[in-house]
Amino acid sequence: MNNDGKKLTTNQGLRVSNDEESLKAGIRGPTLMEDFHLREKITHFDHERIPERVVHARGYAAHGEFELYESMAEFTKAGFLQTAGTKTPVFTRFSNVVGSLGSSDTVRDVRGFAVKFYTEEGNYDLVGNNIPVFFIQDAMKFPDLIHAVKPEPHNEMPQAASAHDTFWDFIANNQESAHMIMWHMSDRTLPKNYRVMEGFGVNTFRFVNEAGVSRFVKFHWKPVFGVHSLVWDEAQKISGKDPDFQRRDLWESIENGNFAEYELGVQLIDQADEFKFTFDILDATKIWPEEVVPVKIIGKMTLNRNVDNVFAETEQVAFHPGNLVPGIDFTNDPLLQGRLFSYIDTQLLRLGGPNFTEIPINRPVCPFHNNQRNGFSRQTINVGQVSYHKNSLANNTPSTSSAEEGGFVHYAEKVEGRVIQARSESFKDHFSQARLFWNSMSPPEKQHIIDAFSFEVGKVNSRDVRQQVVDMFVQVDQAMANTIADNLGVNRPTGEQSQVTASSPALSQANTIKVPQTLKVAVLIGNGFNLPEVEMTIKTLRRYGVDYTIVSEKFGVIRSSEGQKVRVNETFLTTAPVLFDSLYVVGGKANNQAKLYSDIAYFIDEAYKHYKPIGIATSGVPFFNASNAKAGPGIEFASSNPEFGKAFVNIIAQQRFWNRDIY
Ligand code: HDE
Repeated sequence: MNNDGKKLTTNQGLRVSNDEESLKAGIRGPTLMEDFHLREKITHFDHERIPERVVHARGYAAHGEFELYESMAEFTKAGFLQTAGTKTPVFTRFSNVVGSLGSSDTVRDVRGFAVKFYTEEGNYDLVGNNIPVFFIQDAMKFPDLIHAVKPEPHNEMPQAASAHDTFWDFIANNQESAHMIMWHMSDRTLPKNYRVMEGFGVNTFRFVNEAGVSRFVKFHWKPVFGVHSLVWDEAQKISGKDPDFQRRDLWESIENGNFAEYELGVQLIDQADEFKFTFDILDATKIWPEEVVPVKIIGKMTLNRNVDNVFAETEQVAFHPGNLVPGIDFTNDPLLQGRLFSYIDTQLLRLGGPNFTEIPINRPVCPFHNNQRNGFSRQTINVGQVSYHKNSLANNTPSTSSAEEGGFVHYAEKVEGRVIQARSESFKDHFSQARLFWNSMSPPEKQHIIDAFSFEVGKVNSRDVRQQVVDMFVQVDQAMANTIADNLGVNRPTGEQSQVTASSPALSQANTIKVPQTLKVAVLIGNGFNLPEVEMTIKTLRRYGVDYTIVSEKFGVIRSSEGQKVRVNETFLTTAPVLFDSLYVVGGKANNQAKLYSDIAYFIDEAYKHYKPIGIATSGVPFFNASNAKAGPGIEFASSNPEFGKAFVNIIAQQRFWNRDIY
């Protein structure tokens, strides 16, 4: 619907003559009931809200396409995975789990990564997270987990944070969460933006090929630009400076043609190998280490179109892990089994009844026909007399399809056992992979985990819960737990750490892809700069796809020493160092020179503290000297380097210099 150039009408199509004053008895008199335009306008407004998602309320989405690299026919008969080069339209929604719709993007939280594939065989949803494991093993515990992590019920605090008593009380008393908590305390819960985080299907699914042969499958999304995170102090400050930081990044990147790209990978395990591993492959608190079960890359998703309307698309989209196509099926993963009930159930409430599949964003692109009828807000006008199966009046249509005709046939898994409420013994090792994760971290990543525990559990008021947490995590690593205990002022734990010595290099962000493209540099600049030097640097940044923003004292233009003008994009007041990946310090002259020095020094101090690369123009040296930063890793000076532009781009691509000596 596009209103441009149209006449304003009521919802009944009546042209409106006055949209500013209500109908009154006398110019200063009471408003009349018969003002149907006023009533319609306000009534609609009063009903504009729908319940937010009970989890994953805050999210942002984009359209795109998935292109298959090679045929997967050997493993699955899914139509969109048969022919290399096949393109399938997708809609992908990223989200935070805990916070409300209006909370901040950059809080410490797991991110949702939900993809709807509009295939020719119906909609297929891959509803994942940016972390490959989960807090719990059985869906029965999901309401408890979420009640514990949401703001506490007596005072509705804290918003969008796990750093509080009830969450950590839940963790210490539900130790199956140990592995997930290691991820939760790591840099993975502080993704820099959606374009640089991985996605995982988490649950174990099944691929079934044409011959009916089944294999277990786990799904991975690997971002083409690598996996990168914020540092905690930066994340907290961004929450204030720009609570929309991550959605803004996605929106602007797509508007600028810098599309978000992720390769899809699958891990496959033959049916016969189900019990070959030290962990249960149906346990959602376990990964299948990539070094043990390799990830096969099968295609690429490109997000290349922003939504037209966030409510109509992002808010009303309804994902469901039960939306399958022939060739993909479920396993007995008990977490997945519960999810299969939950999503439609919550959508019935959130979207007001059973017709939410008719909302444009949820509609399949292939034909769909059945005998479902009526319900709130039914859009489709089904013609004809017949709405039942089987029938003779409509020649027994719509008719069912055989497997050969594309009908979905559930995988005929053999099931036996007694009805029982219990946990399989094979699900009971909670610490081996938690330690595997710890072993796989680089030293700075380990330090961040310790800092995160110390912050999070430091916000817990109950000394008893603090003690329980360190007593739990000694089973991951003794030295780690001792340091945390010291930071928290509780007793060092007495338990034993897991004996696992293996590590999985694929888990560390230290080994990720590092490229300069789309990284953001603030050019800190005043009047009287050296044009040839600055121009050459900016040309090099552009050549490597680095974004830059001219930041100065005031909006308008600044002038070089020879008088050439450059337009200012932001001022020291309207932007902040935490919103950039790097700084280019040029300096210059301003109306208030002392303030220019202190503004630039502040930017440098913050970027330096956050381990970011900084390039210093010849004229920038006195400004650098006015800051607390020291020359060293990730600080590049133009004055001593004829190849400055390239060297600067190199350090920008590195993104963080953990070996920096921070004061
Ligand atoms: Fe969800 N989850 N979940 N979840 N989940 C929802 O469905 C649920 C789980 C995930 O952008 C809800 O429509 C249960 C794992 C994403 O719209 C709800 C359990 C994973 C999204 C629900 C889980 C996820 C949701 C809330 C434990 C990673 C947002 C609104 C058994 C694989 C999708 C909605 C979007 C949303 C239930 C566990 C991912 C309540 C019961 C594990 C990305 O139905």
